[in-house]
Amino acid sequence: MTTSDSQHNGEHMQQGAQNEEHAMLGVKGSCEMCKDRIEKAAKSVDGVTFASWDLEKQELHMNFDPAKTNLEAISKVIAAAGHDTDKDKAEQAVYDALPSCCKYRE
Ligand SMILES: [Cu+2]
Repeated sequence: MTTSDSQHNGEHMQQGAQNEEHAMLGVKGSCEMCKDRIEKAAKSVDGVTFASWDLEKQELHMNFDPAKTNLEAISKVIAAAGHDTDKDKAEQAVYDALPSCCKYRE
């Protein structure tokens, strides 16, 4: 009698994502370790539900709840992890501490 209930649940989850915002931010990096670091930093921000960095395009795509955070706040967290963004520059000391494979500045 209740075999169709699981299908209905899927529709409800999609509706829940409607108040999320999709955003793109230019982020500098040079390898897969950077990808890990950048995505972890973005996801550590409360309200961010999705983050994916593209190495070739140097772009971070993300979904977040605009009631909890915003692009400016996320950008600052990524810069604090050592990666320059369109909005913020990483501090030299933080950049210097990155592994050599991650150096993206000339
Ligand atoms: Cu790297």
